[in-house]
Amino acid sequence: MAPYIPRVAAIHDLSGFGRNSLSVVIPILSTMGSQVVPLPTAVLSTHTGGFEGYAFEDLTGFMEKAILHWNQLDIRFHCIYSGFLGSPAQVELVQDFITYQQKNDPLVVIDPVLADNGKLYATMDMDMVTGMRQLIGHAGIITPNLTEAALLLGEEYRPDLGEEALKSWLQRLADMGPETVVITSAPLDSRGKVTSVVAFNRKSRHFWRVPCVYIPANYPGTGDVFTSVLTGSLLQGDSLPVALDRSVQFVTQAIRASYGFDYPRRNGILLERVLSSLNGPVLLGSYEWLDEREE
Ligand code: PXL
Repeated sequence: MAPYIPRVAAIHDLSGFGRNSLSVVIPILSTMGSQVVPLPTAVLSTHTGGFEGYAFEDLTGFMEKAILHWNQLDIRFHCIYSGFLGSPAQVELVQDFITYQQKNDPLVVIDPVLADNGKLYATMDMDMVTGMRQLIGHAGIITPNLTEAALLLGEEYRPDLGEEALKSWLQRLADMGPETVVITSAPLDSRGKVTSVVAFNRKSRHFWRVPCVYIPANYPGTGDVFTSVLTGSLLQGDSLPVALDRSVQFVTQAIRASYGFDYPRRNGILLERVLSSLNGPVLLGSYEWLDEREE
């Protein structure tokens, strides 16, 4: 009998320099015991956060042929995990691929990579926002940051959003299709610069929150690291709050490992220094619940 190893179709770009997208998705999921089957959406010389003049090749035509080949081979995926897409045409391709794989009941994780800190990424526009709104309707779980959540909902980006408004945003995003919504970089009232990750599951109706330690540095690619650990953890059978806890702890640890070194932030976190900790014992203790529970 073949050993059970979850197989993940990882639909992201390959940005050569800068430690984001497939360059972090592959090592993280492999370390956590999943087989990664990459489907590059574009190849770049670097990511677009802080570099000028990068080379960019759109791979829509290649994606179409690769998906056709996988379908002919009848490859079964336990998880479909998409991130940065290069064009609205790719949204259609990913949607059709999810529909085709539906018979295998995959965990569909969509990270609607569009923007951060109130600003669209260089290659993104409102057509991509419209495409992502459509795509998340096919997801089991989505992981927008606060800026992406605002864009998906057509709301203004407000870094000081209160708890009740955040809960309403989570519910409204879940109404767009996904069973689970996770918002990263969410404000935590009354705790100064501390941010948090908040989550809602439409079936259980439970809300969760994991506070994040504030470190005064912004490294590109940390969203990709977060969602990759979350996906790996869920595929290992962890519950949602445990998977959230592990993801926040790993990103925090990676930033701490990097922050003391003096190098350009755009080079990304020092993933190589912390990757092996994904195989260490799981230490829980950060997650909180935001709803009233019965005893
Ligand atoms: O980490 C998100 C991301 C993915 N892919 C590319 C990016 C970014 C963020 O800047 O530029 C190409």
